[in-house]
Amino acid sequence: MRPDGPSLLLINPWIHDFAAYDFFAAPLGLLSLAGLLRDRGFAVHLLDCLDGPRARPGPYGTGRYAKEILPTPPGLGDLPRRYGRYGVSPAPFRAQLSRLAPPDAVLVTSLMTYWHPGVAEAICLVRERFPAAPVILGGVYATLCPDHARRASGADLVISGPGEAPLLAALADITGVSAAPPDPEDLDVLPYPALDLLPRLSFLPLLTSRGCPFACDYCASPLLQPRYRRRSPPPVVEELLFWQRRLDLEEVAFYDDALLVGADSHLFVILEELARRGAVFRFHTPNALHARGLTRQAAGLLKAANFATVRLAVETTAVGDDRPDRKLARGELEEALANLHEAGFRRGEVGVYLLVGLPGQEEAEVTTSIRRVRELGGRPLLAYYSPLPGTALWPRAAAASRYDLAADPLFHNNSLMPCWPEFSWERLTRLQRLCRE
Ligand code: B12
Ligand code: SF4
Repeated sequence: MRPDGPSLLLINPWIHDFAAYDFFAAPLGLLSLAGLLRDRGFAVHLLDCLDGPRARPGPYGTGRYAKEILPTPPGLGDLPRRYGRYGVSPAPFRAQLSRLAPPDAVLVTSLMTYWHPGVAEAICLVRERFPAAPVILGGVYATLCPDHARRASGADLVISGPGEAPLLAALADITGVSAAPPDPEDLDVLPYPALDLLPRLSFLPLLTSRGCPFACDYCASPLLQPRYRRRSPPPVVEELLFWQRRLDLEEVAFYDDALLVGADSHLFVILEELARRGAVFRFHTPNALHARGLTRQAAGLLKAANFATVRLAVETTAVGDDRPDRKLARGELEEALANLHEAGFRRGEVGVYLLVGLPGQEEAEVTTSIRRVRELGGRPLLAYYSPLPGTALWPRAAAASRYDLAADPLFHNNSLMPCWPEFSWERLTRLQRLCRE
């Protein structure tokens, strides 16, 4: 390690939105790159615009972000909700910047496409302070909306897709320091994500694979990580134990897209090895598990390993050709919930995500799904659909929307229910009430 190499300032930008809740959120893509850059001799410093105490703390370190009200952007004014900036105030952010020496480059990450104003604001403040430092933007927004990002973010360079190799190449141009990129086929060669850089971390975000072997019509996973690859279990175990020793944290949130695929040779091996080593963790699956993988054995192992937040990605209980995915066949949800309950998860404890607001989706289909999940003892949780360019569903989404989706990623905001022309708050409240009844 040569921490005296070129200096890089990494930024996790603000969220600008109508609503935002920290549900095991961490900028894992940026932290992974930070780990790699540090390993290759760069000196990295991170500023997190989402730092600071949560306005309303929830369980396991989750909670509502602090919010400052902002004017609602033009075109979104029909939503009776207050728009705002989530995270720290610009003044302390400026103060933090003012204490730093000029970096050789600034690296900014991005997540939801419709959070782009927060990205542009962070870049604008960085430029005020370091006008000569080149700014490189990557992440989900940069990957899914690269043209918009080039036009609107203020970055000098926008990198789409997995950042490892292109970022090292760009930094070689900027700093004259060349570093070998990791083998993209072998996730085990990647250094650990630099979790120690985050000023506030209440859980360990964990990725044991990249990409997804499925291709659901509404999902951008195949665009973000085009190939499905897994790490081998031993380095995953070592990473968890390393960060637990260093950061003294017990909570772990899996970010994998398809954690239960091939679990016999992957997740279960990881959990068994952790148990053998006497490790104590509490696991959370905010990004959800597939019902298909929840056999009796799997449910028992999750319970024994101390999985506390279990969410299932079900989207709709309809089975057959109408589904926008191939994730669920007849009987699989029933079996998964029965197995989880038998393993000791209480009725109402397992959250079941139902996707709402798909183009052409009938309200009746959602109510049927909610009722079915409740009958089975699951807790229905509505996940509002966000249309994403490049996905199979995008053309139908754009045709169904009352917004010009292609004109501005702001219209991808799931709070707008952009693809439900007949959207109303009464309708949504009705559905939410049905979930809670
Ligand atoms: C984990 C995850 C979550 C987690 C936490 C996310 C977080 N960090 O805060 C949870 C479960 C909380 C979550 C929630 C939601 N999510 Co989510 N989530 C993901 C997921 C599966 C992985 C993101 C991740 O961390 N990947 C791991 C890292 C290693 O990859 P990465 O971030 O892409 O980083 C790589 C590159 O992007 C790049 N890179 C990243 N930063 C930088 C910076 C530079 C300078 C460079 C050069 C490169 C670069 O290099 C990195 C390494 O290769 C993605 C889908 C996916 N497969 O990516 C969806 C995804 C981002 N989520 C999505 C959605 C819709 C949501 C929800 C709205 C779901 C809902 N309906 O409720 C909520 C909203 C969250 C909120 N706070 O309001 C959408 C995006 C929608 C959009 N319009 O942009 C995605 C794409 C899934 C999809 N539907 O296709 N999510
Ligand atoms: S929705 Fe889930 S299963 Fe489908 S492609 Fe996306 S990550 Fe994979």
